[in-house]
Amino acid sequence: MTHLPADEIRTLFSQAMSEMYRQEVPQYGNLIELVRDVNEEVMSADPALKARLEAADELSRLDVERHGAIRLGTAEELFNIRRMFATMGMAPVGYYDLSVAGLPVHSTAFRPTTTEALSRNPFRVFTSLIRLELLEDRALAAEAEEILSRRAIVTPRCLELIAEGEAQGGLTRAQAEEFVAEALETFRWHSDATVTAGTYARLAAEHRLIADVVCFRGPHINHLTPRTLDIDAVQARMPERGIAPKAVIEGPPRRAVDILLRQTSFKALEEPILFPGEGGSNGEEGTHTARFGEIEQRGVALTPRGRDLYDRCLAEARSRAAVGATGEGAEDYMDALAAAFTGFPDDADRLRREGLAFFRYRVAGPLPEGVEPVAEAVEDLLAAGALVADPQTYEDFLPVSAAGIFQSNLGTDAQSNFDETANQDVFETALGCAVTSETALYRDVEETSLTEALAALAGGAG
Ligand code: OOG
Ligand code: NI
Repeated sequence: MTHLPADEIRTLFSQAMSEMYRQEVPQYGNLIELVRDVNEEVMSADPALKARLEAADELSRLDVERHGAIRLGTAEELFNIRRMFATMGMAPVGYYDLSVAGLPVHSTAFRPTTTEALSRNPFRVFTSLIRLELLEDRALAAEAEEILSRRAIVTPRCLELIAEGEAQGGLTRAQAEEFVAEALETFRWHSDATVTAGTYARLAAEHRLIADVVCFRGPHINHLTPRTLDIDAVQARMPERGIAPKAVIEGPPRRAVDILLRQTSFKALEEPILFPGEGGSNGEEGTHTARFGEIEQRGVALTPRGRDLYDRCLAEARSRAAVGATGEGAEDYMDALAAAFTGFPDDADRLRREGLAFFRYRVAGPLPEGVEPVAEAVEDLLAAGALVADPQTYEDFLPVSAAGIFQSNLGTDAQSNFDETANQDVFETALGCAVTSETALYRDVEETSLTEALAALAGGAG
């Protein structure tokens, strides 16, 4: 039996998710159109950029979604979702502790881990697990746990296909198509809550995130995120299209050389839901806000040293200006952010030489005479045009930014900084494996690319 490559299963899945979400959330379709218009304007104003994207074969994929997000209720759910995503070539990378922002969740990102797989289809899913152990009201936590124990978020047929894929080492095309259709069911929106209005209200009073996870049949996809070539332009123009953006763009400020990840979203929509009545009586109507749209702009991945500097600059900005619940102070914050980052080198060569960012090396010319193809000669080889260092795109997420996206979509733009209570062990036990270190992935690409490029130069390449 020939198997459909996991990368192709991921593409089928991300397309199906995109279509489903556009139908479920028409506002998201409006955002996609705005992103496309802005991307086209940026490319016609900058033909060199367009040529670069075309050469890197990125033009045709510019419009495909880069990520989505879900929130899970139990260890078993996380375990099965890991198996589901593995079927699509996505592994858990990174651990994000969102208790730093007062949110009762911790998270990972399921994503492709190789350069080739990322370039075929970069789709990833930011996946959070609710932490009922952080709730002070133990009776309410027990009740939430009991409610969650009654649901099964993955269909029986999907579980069968996952198991078959695990046993056979892949799925045939027919199996993969059925798998994608079944997997989609897990992420569909259900407007009928599984609990009464009273229970919903008590859970929401504890934390709106808890109500969102506990009161529905499954982990509805809560947003999808396309890539934009100019996030500031999209943010500024959302209101023209009747879209209400969150107050500030998360992440680093606008720079000549983009670093890490900048992201912003439109506020979650208030949607009608129906609660079951007590004892089978007619249901009560209510509303729930969970679903939104987001955009992202990615830059170069930072080394631990670069990340440390990033975290310090960000903390400085946040200590100087804070955004309030209704977005007040947003401009001051963006100014403070720009000021705090003036000390962060903003040219690619300095980022590389100072060991602040990760690069990928390739051969671009012959070995110059009198230079040895060794790591110590990298600067000479670059200067002579024998080697080129391309920035590695950051493929992961940022906990402070993620918290800002969460907060805004829980109805407040207020920034908060809380004590951290990370517990990666508990998370990994639920997951059934360790998360991959994102830093190790970038470092491996850098080291391997350099070793191979030097070997090729030694062998007479270029
Ligand atoms: C996830 C929010 C975080 C991101 O891109 O950092 C996020 C959620 O609201 O479930 O999407
Ligand atoms: Ni997101």
